[in-house]
Amino acid sequence: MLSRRSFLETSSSALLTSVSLGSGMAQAQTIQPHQLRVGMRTLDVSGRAATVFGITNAQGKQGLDIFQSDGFNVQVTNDLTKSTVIHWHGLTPPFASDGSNVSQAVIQGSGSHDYQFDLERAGTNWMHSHHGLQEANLMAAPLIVRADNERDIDRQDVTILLQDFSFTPPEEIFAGLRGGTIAPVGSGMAAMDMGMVRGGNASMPTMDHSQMNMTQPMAGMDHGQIDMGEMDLNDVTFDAYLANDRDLTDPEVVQVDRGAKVRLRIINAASSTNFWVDLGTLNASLMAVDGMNVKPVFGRRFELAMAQRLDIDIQVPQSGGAFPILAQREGDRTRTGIILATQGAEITRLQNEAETTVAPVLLDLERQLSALNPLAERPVERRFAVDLTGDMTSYVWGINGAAFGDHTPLDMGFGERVEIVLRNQTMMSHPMHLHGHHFQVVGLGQSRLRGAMRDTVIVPPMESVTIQFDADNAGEWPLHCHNAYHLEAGMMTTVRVG
Ligand SMILES: [Cu+2]
Repeated sequence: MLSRRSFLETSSSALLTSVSLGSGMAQAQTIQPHQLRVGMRTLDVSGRAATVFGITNAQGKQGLDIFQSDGFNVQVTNDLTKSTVIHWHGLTPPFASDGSNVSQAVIQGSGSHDYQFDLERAGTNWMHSHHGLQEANLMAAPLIVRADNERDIDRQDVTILLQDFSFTPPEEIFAGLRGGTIAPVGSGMAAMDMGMVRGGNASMPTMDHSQMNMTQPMAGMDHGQIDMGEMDLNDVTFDAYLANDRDLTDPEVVQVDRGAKVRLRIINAASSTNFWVDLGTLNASLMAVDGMNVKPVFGRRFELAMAQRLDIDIQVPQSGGAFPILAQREGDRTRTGIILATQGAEITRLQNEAETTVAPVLLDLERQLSALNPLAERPVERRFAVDLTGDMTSYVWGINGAAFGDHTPLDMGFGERVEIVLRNQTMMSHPMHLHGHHFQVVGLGQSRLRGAMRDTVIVPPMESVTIQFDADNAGEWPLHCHNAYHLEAGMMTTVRVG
């Protein structure tokens, strides 16, 4: 790899000859790596200029859209003066290419890093910074991997990247959450008057700390035992909720044909927001979650936790028209989205607020899911119970009572079938993400199921979710909450394979 690196740095040619990469693509071939540049962009958010990060490809678009058979062949160039590292969320690369702060050194400002590995499967994935709070300032983009047989499908694909955005820098938001007070304002923004930071203990009227920090097994702690009205939602209120960088004051309008088949690839790249996806009047089939196929689920509203993805197939009505695809923040009225429109359709302006609030994102969809390609049936060889712990008052979040750095890794042998019970001992939900593997959801509370294959699952307050996977990718893989502010507070451990 060192020789390749120095070769890349000295080469003036865009066409590179790969000789000995040792990553399963060893035969000599002429390849052109996809270029991704990490830098700053300016967005228009409700008429106001917002300076955010971007991960921009050679065509000037965000992220990547590639074919599985081409493999993952990417050069990331960091145009910032500060360091970064980009994680390929949903891919299962060799450990050194995972792009986390555990697996590789950061890419220094003006530096670059090359990635080359085979792609094991197609799917709707994404990429984001795994360094500090950069993801919360929109260092995130789609990573679509298409199967070769998708080249010829008569279908229009529409990718929708959902994000939350604040004009207040994420570091200030985090400091405010930690301090339990409203963060200091550097530039006099109106947003600060809206109760933006909801730190402190005001949101937990009845739970005391002895309940929150309990460590006994959660026997009988099945869904519905606690009043979900008491759970803690949305500890950050943002200035805008974006779909493909725009809110509903100026949404993206995607032209579609009457009667066309459309696949929506919806990615929740928000730092701290769970959504309900709402398809309005369209009849929809959910085909995959986290890029992994499920037995189709028919419906019009679907839960989408942080970091998760939904592949949803719809057919545009022959009568034509404009069809909003909306995502509404859980427990709230704020929403974002795009509009599918046939030629000449009249497009009605939508408000950023719906008329009614929606429920918290829990496990209602999860319960209906069943993997199309489940894990093979085999006995579990290693079991763990992992407590998700925290304290809203001091905004300390951890795993088994420890923040990352003080954590105890979960050790397992290579190839073992592993089961982990994730037990949430707090009053906030935690979307838990495992790197390097896909897992199957096999238990929700006390109920067993043969659920979806995923890389991220939400664990509601005082609830437990059981996952299984085959530890077939050697490395020390992050297992963490995907709420960017919980992760920053230390809600991460590692899974050591082999
Ligand atoms: Cu969390």
